[in-house]
Amino acid sequence: MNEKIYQMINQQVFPTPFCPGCGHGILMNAILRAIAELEMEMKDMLFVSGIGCAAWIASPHFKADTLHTLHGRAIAYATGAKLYNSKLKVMIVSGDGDISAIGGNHLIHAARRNMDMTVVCANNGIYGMTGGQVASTTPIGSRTSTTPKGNQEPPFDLCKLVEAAGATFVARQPVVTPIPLTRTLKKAIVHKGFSFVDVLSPCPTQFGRRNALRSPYEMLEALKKTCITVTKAKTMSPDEVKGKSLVGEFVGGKGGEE
Ligand SMILES: Cc1ncc(C[n+]2csc(CCOP(=O)(O)OP(=O)(O)O)c2C)c(N)n1
Ligand SMILES: [Mg+2]
Repeated sequence: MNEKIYQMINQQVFPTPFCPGCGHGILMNAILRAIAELEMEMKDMLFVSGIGCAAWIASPHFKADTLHTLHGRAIAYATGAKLYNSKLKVMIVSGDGDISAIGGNHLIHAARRNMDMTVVCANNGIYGMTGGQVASTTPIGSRTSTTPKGNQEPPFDLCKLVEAAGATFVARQPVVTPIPLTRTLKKAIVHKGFSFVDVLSPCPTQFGRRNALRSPYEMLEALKKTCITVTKAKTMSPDEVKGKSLVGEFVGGKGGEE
């Protein structure tokens, strides 16, 4: 399997530009593993991204056709490519800012149309690449470069957003549990219609250091503690669930399996 994955990457561009402790590298690995385990061929796939750290996951690291497009416009480019060649397996991998803020309209309308594509949102709750500005996914109270006293605005629950818009496969997984993440990505990839995976990915450089999570290890531990599966949440009181990130498959999957 590792040999197959090795053949799916552009070896000459490694190591990646990601900071130590960034979750985007774990996500990159999980995407490649999912494709390899599904025995899909890179030549049948197209990877589309916008702008941001996450937008570098597929381009230039994957040995495949990639479109590294304008900020917020990945889904629009992907829609055009899919309409031109419906046989392509189209996968968008980009950041929370890219997909849900500047690109939010493309996201909800692709979900509404149930476009046959997979959107993987590398959600670090911040604009990582441009200096750590507040995002539409930043938790209330979190400090960013533009909210030094703590964010006052409620974040989007991206899974609820795309579910309401019409997506037919919706899931969330953190990078700290790479096996369930890979399993969910496989389901999203084979799903016919609009599939969306909200992948919680820590950003120690821009988020952690401003929020008393000084090391990558502390960030990963904090993420582990915040995430609970849908199945577990059903056994907990509303007070206990408050402030946690629900993980699992919400639409089109099996629910909260780990
Ligand atoms: C039209 C436009 N507006 C703003 C920018 C600057 N910009 C580039 S990436 C980015 C945000 C990236 O955040 P995110 O998508 O969450 O990715 P991350 O770096 O966190 O992985 C911004 C604001 C741009 N490139 N183009
Ligand atoms: Mg981000």
